[in-house]
Amino acid sequence: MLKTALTDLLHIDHPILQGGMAWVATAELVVAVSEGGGLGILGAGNAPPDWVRDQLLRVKAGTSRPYGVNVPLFSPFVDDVVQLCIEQQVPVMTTGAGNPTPYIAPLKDAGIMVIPVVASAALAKRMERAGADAVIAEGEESGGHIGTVTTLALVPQVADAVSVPVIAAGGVGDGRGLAAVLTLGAAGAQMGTRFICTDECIAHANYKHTIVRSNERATMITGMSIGHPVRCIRNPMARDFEELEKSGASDIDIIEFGTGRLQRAAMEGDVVHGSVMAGQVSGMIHDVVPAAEVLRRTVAQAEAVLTSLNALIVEEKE
Ligand code: TUI
Repeated sequence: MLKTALTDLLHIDHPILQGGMAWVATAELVVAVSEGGGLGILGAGNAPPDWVRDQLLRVKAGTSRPYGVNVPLFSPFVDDVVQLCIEQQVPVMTTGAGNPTPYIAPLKDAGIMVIPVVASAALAKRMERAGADAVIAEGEESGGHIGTVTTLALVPQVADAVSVPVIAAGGVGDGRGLAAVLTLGAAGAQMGTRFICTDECIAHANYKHTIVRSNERATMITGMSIGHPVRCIRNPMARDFEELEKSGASDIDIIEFGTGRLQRAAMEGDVVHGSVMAGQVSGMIHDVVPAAEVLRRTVAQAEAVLTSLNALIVEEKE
C-alpha cells in the first residue's frame, strides 16, 4: 500500500486519480476505478446537466466509494453542472482549462472538495488562496488541452509554491511514473491515457487500439495558433489541422475545423478524421485491461521501484 497526504484527504486506497476525460470517462469507468481503490472522475465535458445527472445516478448506484466530476471551464453548462454537483453532493470536483475561483467558495460551502488543474505555479498559489483542497499540476506530456511546462519541471515548482497536496498529471503511464512524481513532491498522480485503454472505458475500440499501436513520438499539438493547444495522435486529421494553421486561416475557420472531432474519434471510432486525444505515454501502453488491473499494476510497480531505489543508498566506506 502507498499511503500519502492524498489517500488521507480523499479516503482512497491508492494515490491515483483517473483523469475526467470528456466523452470517455463515463460512469462505467468511474465506478471501476473507485471500486478499485483509486478516485474515478466523471468527465462532464461540454455535456448538458441532464446527461451529467443520469451519469451521476449511475455512479452512485455502482459504488459507495469516493468519486469526482471534472468540469472544463469552457463548457457552456458550467454554472448548471456546478449547481447539479452541489445538489447531488458529489464528493470531489476537479476543474480544467481555466480559473475556477468564482466556483470554489460555493462548492466548499456545500462540503465538496475542489481540486483545480493548473499548468503553472502562479495559478496553483492563487487556487490555494481561493480555498482549493489540492491541485493537479498537469504537464505538457498530457493528452487533450495542455499547458506549456513539462511535468518534470512543473511538479516540484508547484510543490514548492503551495502546501496543499499536489497531484501530478501528464507523462504518468505506469508505476515508474507514479514513483517518479512522488519523488518530485507530488502526493499522487492522475492518469488519463492509461485509463482509456481499459475494458470499462466506453471509447471506441479503434481509439484504444490507435493508442496501443502508437510509439513515443506518435502525438502532436494542434490548436496552438488559436491559444487552445491540444495533444492528440498524429493522424490525417491532425496533419490537416496543422496545414490549416500554417495557411493563415482565420481563428473561426480553425475552430470550426476542430469542432466535434473528439466525439468523432471516441464515439464513432473514426480515427482518421477524428481527434484521438492522448498523451505521450501512448507508446508505453501495450494492452487493454480492466481498470482495477491498471491500479494494481501501477501500485505494485511503484512500490518495487521505490524499494529498489532505497537500496541504492549505501554507507560511505572509511
Ligand atoms: O482540460 C484539460 N484537458 C482537456 S479538456 C478537453 S475537452 C475538449 N474537447 C474538444 C476540444 C478541445 C478540448 C480535452 N482535454 N486539462 C486540464 C488543463 N487545464 N490542462 C491545462 C489547463 C489549464 C491551462 C491554463 C488550466 C488553467 C489555465 O489557466 C488559465 C488561466 O485562466 O489562468
